[in-house]
Amino acid sequence: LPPIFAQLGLAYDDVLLLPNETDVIPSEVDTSTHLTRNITMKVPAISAAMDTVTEAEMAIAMARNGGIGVLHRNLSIDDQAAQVDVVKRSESGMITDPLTVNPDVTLADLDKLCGKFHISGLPVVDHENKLVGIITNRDMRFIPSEDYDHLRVRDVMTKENLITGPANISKADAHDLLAKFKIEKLPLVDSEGHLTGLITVKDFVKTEQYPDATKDEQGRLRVAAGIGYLGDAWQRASALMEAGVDVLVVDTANGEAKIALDMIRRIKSDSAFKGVDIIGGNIATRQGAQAMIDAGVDAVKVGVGPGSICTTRVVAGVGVPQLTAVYEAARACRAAGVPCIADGGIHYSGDIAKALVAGASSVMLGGVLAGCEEAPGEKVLLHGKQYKLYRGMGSMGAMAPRGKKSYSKDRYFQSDVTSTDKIVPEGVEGEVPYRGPLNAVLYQMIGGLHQSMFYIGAHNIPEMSEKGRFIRITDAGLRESHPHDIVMTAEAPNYSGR
Ligand code: RVP
Repeated sequence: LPPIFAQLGLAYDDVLLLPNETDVIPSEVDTSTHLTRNITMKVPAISAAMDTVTEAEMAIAMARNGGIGVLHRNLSIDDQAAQVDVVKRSESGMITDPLTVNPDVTLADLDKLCGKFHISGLPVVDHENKLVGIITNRDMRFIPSEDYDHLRVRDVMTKENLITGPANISKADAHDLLAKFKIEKLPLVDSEGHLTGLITVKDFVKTEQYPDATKDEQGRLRVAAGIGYLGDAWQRASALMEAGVDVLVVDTANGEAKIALDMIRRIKSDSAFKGVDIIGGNIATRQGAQAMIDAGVDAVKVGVGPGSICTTRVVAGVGVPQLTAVYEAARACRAAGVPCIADGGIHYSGDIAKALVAGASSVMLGGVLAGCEEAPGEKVLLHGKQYKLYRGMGSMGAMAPRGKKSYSKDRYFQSDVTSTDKIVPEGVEGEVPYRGPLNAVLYQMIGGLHQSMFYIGAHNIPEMSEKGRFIRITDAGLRESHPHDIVMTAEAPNYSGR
């Protein structure tokens, strides 16, 4: 027999980081990192492409707080593209292609449009895109909703003395105009009166409120989205790109599948996708990472089986304990200058630090974020405590949703299976405790990372893998690491037993 036993694989719980001499102050560390070759972010965290974790609301919250969200793909192409649109329009320095409304639209339809995009007013343009007015909630405030069906935008919009700015207005001048006329929206027009953009006061406030936000060159929040490799994947990728997606994630449970690598190569060689970065995954070995790099990805995502809802390692007996997987993949990634994302298996903030020391540039979180307010789904009450649904994308619930089509069965290479009882799930469904708003959860996770950086003496993320060293521990060491010999009587914001 050939030698078939590889080295020992280690999980996050198998190691601790050694403390070092340090001059680092936790609140002053720099956590900026590369998400992909071309995109940086201030916080090394990504929300998972899962239908109980990332839709537009989560993606907006992640980007505002310095990370990024990957919109899941268990949605029709149109619905997923619409979610990209919602994120891209949620906040922007200057909206170059603002939503507009025609003067003949009823107030009822206008109301629906504003509700869908969470906006409070729109520029009104004629069929030549010339600005004829603006309608905001100030114009609608005293109109009874019974009248919404027969009143039209033209009847109530503000059309006299419209305040507008020139197409190439500076941010400072726009701010001055908004302040001087006490208005919330400033339409920008060219010399013939065509609408060329829109600046809103909300965006100035948001910029001050979220200084770390992950934004594109136009000041819009960045967003990523998952795609597959089969059938409609190409169409999906094109629709997402048209909606303004920043990053496409070729999202599979086995990135070494030839068909997934072919998809990556195809996208990377098509000039239509030039402005979009591609993340490929998942792999768990150095050779897997190299295959992704050779196919041309802009970041490699690592993780086969570490996810908290994942059963691949027991169903298929396949996987690599995550710390070793990240370390091995990162060796190939470093040599090629391609960032590496540690996906799955992160439960405590200390695990993030371990992943970064092992060579990851950022981490992807599922279970940690599924209990947040911004994750899709309602809270449920169980034994007097609030919970939210969390399920694997390879679970029965995601691959055979009742009364709905599953768009993500191909993540587990089972798109050809038509009958529900022939699906072989690789994930489970359950509930995680409700954890409140994302910013508080992320604050604790990244706050923990700041503390790690202080202990190991790293001022920034690159210094983590230079200075960080692991010590392997035993079961007794792990027991000693967790609270012991105490009945906990108060909940800590950053600690819960497994
Ligand atoms: P965790 O953060 O440990 O909850 O893991 C989340 C990751 O698990 C996802 O980003 C994805 O890579 C993986 N996943 C998602 N669904 C499944 C499954 O059903 N097996 N696994």
